Amino acid sequence: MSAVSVDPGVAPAAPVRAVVALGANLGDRGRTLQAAVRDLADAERVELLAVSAVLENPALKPDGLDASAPPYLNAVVLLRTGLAPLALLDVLLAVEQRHGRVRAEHWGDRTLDLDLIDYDGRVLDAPRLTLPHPRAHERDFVLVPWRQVDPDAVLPGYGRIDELPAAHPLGVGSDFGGTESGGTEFGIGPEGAP
Ligand code: A4P
Ligand code: MG
Repeated sequence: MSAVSVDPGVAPAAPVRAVVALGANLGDRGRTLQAAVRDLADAERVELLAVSAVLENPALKPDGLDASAPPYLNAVVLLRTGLAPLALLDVLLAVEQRHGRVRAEHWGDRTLDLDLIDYDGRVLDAPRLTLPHPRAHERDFVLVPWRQVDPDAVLPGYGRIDELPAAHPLGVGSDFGGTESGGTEFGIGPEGAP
């Protein structure tokens, strides 16, 4: 079945599911991710359905994995929202701002990055928003935590996420060993989150 597009400015008739990926490689990364999850849960017309574990992995830069950059903590949350896609993106950008995000360099180090990975299984190519997120399909730091919270998920245009080959695996080697995926897991769920 081919994916259905969405009007970025129009709220859904009934709340829909969305997938958001969180990343941080500067500051107190764990605390920032936890606070960001709480901010999302508190946002109007946004309900938190699930929070993945947090995985630590090396920074991916335009030239590949960069072991000299501070490593990232990454996680994924599932939401239900009555917001239009662009309104949800604005919530994500506001939460990033609240946590000191500075935009200086492409794929530069950051206190917090929130990416809208999927919105109701829809596709979109608008100036401010591309759905699904154009690089999600090749990033284990998105797919591994997403699989944890929704093993049957489908990435529009790419298929089931548990069948996607990963181009950018989570960190391997002595610094990042430990779990099935090669990342290090931390808990993140804020108190009261399901
Ligand atoms: N935008 C368009 N589509 C979307 C979407 N689906 N979700 C626009 C979020 N934003 C979307 O993003 C630039 C603009 O993209 C936004 O203003 C929005 O209108 P940005 O956050 O300012 O810039 P960025 O994040 O530096 O660029 P980009 O290309 O979005 O980078 P990515 O893909 O987010 O990658 N390595 C590890 N290990 N873990 C990470 O999480 N993240 C990145 C950033 C690089 N390396 C990483 C990680
Ligand atoms: Mg981003």
